[in-house]
Amino acid sequence: MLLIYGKGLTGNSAYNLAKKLGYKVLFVDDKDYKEEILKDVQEVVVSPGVPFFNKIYKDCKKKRINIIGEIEFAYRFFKEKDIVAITGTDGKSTTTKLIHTVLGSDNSVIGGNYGIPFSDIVLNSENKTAVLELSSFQIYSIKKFKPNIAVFLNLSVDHLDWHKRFCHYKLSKYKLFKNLLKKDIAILNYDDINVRNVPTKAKKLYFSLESLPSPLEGIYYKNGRLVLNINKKEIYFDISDLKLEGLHNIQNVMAAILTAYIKGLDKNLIQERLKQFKPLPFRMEVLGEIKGVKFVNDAKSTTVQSLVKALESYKDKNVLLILGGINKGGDFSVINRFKNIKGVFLIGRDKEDIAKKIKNIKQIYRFNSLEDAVKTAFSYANSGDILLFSPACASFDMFKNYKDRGERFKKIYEELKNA
Ligand code: UMA
Repeated sequence: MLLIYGKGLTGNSAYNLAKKLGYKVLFVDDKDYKEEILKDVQEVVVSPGVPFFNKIYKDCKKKRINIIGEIEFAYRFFKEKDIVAITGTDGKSTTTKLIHTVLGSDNSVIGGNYGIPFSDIVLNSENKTAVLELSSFQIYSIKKFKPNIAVFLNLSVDHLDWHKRFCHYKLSKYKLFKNLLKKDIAILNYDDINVRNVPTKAKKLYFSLESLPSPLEGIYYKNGRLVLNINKKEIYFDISDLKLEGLHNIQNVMAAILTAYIKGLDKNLIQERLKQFKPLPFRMEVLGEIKGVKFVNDAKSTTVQSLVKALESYKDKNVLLILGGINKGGDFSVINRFKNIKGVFLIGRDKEDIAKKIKNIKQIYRFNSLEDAVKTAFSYANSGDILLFSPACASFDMFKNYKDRGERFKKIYEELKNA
């Protein structure tokens, strides 16, 4: 008997796959789980949201029942076995979509944490490369799962509610690189020391915002272009036409180019497909301009790190910054580093705590609604300014989720535009 634990997107998909494969399945979650039901269970498949300190892990250990995640389960039945896996703290979804776009939907299929469980891909038995966004929760419960190409974007403190300690989070991410063989490729951010030094047998290729020290191979950013340097060959990529904002997106693009190059795509095709890429909604999405003020929707930002990345993208512009919500433990004093912030417009449960950390900016305002915050920020803006919504907090105090708050921001922008 197989036990599937978790009744969300992942659990349902794993259930369908298991049923199709002829398994006898028990389907439970916290609400209906009791230790006794493990009596005839040989293996448990957990959903990513179920943390390692959940009772199911303890009970399986006690009863010596194998417990795996859905990624491991689906992998057993993925015949194609050609996998590009993308992990990191920030930028995973954008990079996953970039890689899928560049490889093309004739040859690749997208999934994982991106929103389509790996089991769905296996169920649809598509004979294509699986481009999988993987969270630390998903990687924690793998055993034999192995991609051919693994991309590691960056690493900073996140998800401590699940992992408890940074070290646990870091080791979960590192696990993705543990099963790689010499013939596999690890694509690593050279500028992030935790990423650069990930232990792995795979060949390492790097991306960097500065020239790479010889003899390292990979791709780097120089004078507005990207220089790919592999096998003593240099190839230049023009990125002036990209619809993506910010240096962090240049890093994401570099990871995508390296992946595509290794998969054998030629420069012109890579460049042409990159040009077609449309940014994902709510991630540094430029909505447009009203009276010369650029509205940027970064509603996906739930950490201080992603806020910092957004601010770094607009260092040379005046920024009106709207943020706040439920602080996930971020240190908001980093905002003091940015001298170009004209005003901070705070919303959400933790607005007072956040306000206390901001010392160098005089214009700090508090609001009970996003609408009031946006309208006031806009009234202080001049042509050429950036009105940035990058909450750096969880959204559940005021919104259903980050998509809901992103849609609300977009609606307010549209109302202002049509006013
Ligand atoms: N459950 C319990 N106990 C728990 C936690 C969950 O019983 O302690 C059960 C409940 O039945 C609940 C179900 O598990 O309904 C939910 O499972 P889940 O939290 O694993 O969520 P899924 O719907 O299966 O979605 C998951 C990912 N969610 C999480 O990792 C929290 C989705 O990522 C992912 O898109 C989906 O699988 C498909 O692979 C979302 C996410 O927020 C976008 N990810 C985090 C992030 O990006 O920061 C990691």
